[in-house]
Parts: sequence; C-alpha cells; structure tokens
Amino acid sequence: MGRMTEAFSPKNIIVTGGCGFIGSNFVHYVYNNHPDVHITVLDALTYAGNLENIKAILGDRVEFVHGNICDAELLDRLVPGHDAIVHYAAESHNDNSIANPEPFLKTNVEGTFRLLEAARKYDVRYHHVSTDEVYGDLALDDPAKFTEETPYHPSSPYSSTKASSDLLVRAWHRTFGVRMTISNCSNNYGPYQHVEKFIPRQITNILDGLRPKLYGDGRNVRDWIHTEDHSSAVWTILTKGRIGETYLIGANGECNNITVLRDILEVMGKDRDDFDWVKDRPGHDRRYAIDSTKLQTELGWKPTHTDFQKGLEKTIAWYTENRAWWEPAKAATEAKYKQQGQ
Ligand code: NAD
Ligand code: TDX
Repeated sequence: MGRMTEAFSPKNIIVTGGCGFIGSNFVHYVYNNHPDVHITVLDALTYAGNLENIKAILGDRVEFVHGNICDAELLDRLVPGHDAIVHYAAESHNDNSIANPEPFLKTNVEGTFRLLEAARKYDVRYHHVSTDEVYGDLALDDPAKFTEETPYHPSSPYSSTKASSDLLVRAWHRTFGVRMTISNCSNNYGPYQHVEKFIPRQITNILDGLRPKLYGDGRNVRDWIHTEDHSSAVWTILTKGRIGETYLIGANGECNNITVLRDILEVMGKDRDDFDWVKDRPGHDRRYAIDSTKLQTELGWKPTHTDFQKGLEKTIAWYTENRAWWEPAKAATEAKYKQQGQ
C-alpha cells in the first residue's frame, strides 16, 4: 500500500490469441468497457482459435489480422503505431503437450521471443499472460498458496514452456529495458472455452449422451476463476501495474475435480456417479492455489464472479444454448482422447 502505481492509458493495442477462449473474452471486455481503445487481434486460428468468438464486434474498433506470432516480418509491419502488446496466444492444453510437445516450444517459447524482440525494437509496452502452473503443484494438505515469491517448478511440457516464456520476459526487461508486466492466473472457466478442457468436456459429453471422464482419483484441486475476472485483472495490471512486476490472479475458487463434476451432473439432472474413471494424466499436478493479495492491495482489483456454483450453472446454460459453436470440434476432440485412453 502507498506504493507508486504507473498510470498508462493505451489507445491502440495488439491482442495476440484474441480468437481463443480467454483472449476473446478480454477483447470483449475492453470493447465494452473502454470505448476509446482500438484493438488489433493477431491470431493464427489454430484448432483452438475461432473467429466467431469476436465476429459480432469486428469493425472500426476491433480489427482482425490472421497471422502467426513467430512471423518476425509480419510483426515488423504490424507492431509500429501500437502502444501495447497483450500476449495471450499459446498452445494451452496440457494433454496435447504430452501427446506432442513440439508446437508448444514453437508458439510458447519462440513466439514469445519474437514478440519481445518487436516490443524492444519499437519500444512498445508488453503484458505477458501466464499461468499458475509455472509454480508446479502443492500437496492437498498444504495450507500454503502460490505467491509471487514461489520458486518456478513446472511439471508438464506445457507449463515448462510457459515458465520459459516468463523467464524470457524478465530477461528482456532487465537486459534491454522492455516495459513489461507478467500475470500468472489460475484455471479459467466460462463461455467459449474449447471442449478439450475439463468443464466444457464434461458438459458437452452429457449433452451428447456420453459419460463424463474423470482422471486418476478425481481429488486434484484447481482454483477456478471466471474468465471475465481474469480480463478485468489483466486490464488493471496493464494500466496500473508497476513495470517489471509479476502479479498473481486468482479468486479463492479451490475445488477438487470430483466435486466440480458431481455439481455439473446434478445441475444437468444426472446421477452423481454417472461418469467413467479413466487413466490419470502423466505428471498430473495435484493442487493449485493462488494468493492474489499483491494484486488486490496494490492495484485495488477484486473479482466479481465469486459464486462458483452460479457461474457453473450459467456456463452449463451457455453450452446448452450454443451447440452450433462447440459441435464442430467435439468429435475430433473425443477421438483424440480415446486414442490416449482418456
Ligand atoms: P486457447 O487455446 O483457447 O486459445 C489460444 C489462442 O491462441 C487461439 O485463438 C489460437 O488460434 C491462438 N494461437 C495459438 N498459436 C498461435 C500462434 N503461433 N500465433 C498466433 N496465434 C496463435 O487458450 P486460452 O485457454 O484462452 O489461454 C490463453 C492464454 O492464457 C494462454 O497464454 C494460456 O497459457 C493462459 N492461461 C490460460 C488459463 C486457462 O485456464 N485456460 C489459465 C491461466 C493462463
Ligand atoms: O476429461 C478430463 N478429466 C479430468 O479429470 C480433463 C480434460 C481434465 N481432467 C482434470 C485434469 C485437471 O486436474 O481436470 C483438471 C483440469 O484440467 P484442464 O481443463 O485440462 O486444465 P489444467 O490442466 O488444470 O490447465 C488449465 O489451467 C491452467 C489450462 O488448460 C491451462 O492453459 C492453464 O494454464
């Protein structure tokens, strides 16, 4: 408290990965709350990107550029004239990183390197969106939570590439003076999340008459936050955060997987045991938990979607009403899981 905060009012920002789950929510958040800001979305439209997510707001204030963050020439054309890069683009799914790590190295490590080089060359403010998974995991009976001081200890190919990208960002700040901030957020949920992820997979399985699939003993704990609270936190850090600093984002949403699954089954009118136990994920992190005191006390951020049960019910309603959005990806996703025994 009583610390200096830098006021920064970006007017022309690049949002990488703005057609994915969390990036598109951020684009809507800025569009709805900051009408003076122009947004350029840079997205490669991988299997996880969907232009539908931002179609309704494309126009004068939201522009779409189809391209890859690893493309240095494209960045040379695109970045000048913008005053900030907010970097969401990533390969984001742990199970995919176990099946085939290579795209994670490319996009998460090389892609971040290219963006940092562009931020350095054109002196553009840079915000790096990362994950609590860089800290590894906690034991179920450990009273501790992750803080900004927790040592890095990633477990999976995905989280190790995100940890690598965070370290690049810090080095580019210290060595080259890139004006950066980093945020590490816990598990997001909400509309537009790909059906490969835990909550949407179980909801859409039930909607398709398939049984939900629970990994291992189902006692792994995730710290759930609504994606809109993640967006408001990133905006707060971008505009008020201190350069060079890391902020953890979380909303005290710890819950184990079997409880989340049984809640979904109950809301959807199914028996609480109507699911399959499947093979565990190799290296499966046990528990994540975030202490977001720094963000709350220093920058005054607060989550607003604090009722997880209500958020889950709304999310179930969204997938029920938006079958056309998720159906095209469902069969291929389940075929891939089947091959992996999950
Ligand atoms: P997502 O997989 O839904 O979306 C990723 C987006 O990035 C897609 O639109 C995809 O097309 C795009 N993309 C991928 N590779 C690209 C490339 N090389 N060039 C340009 N665009 C590319 O991911 P998400 O769940 O929305 O996660 C977004 C960010 O938030 C990631 O950096 C992730 O690590 C981080 N994060 C996610 C969570 C979570 O719970 N999902 C939690 C904390 C942090
Ligand atoms: O079918 C499933 N059954 C199951 O039990 C799936 C897909 C997952 N799980 C378990 C594994 C995890 O304990 O549910 C939990 C959540 O799994 P994911 O949705 O795959 O998320 P997680 O691995 O925790 O990572 C997520 O949060 C941190 C995001 O995918 C990352 O991008 C983010 O960094």
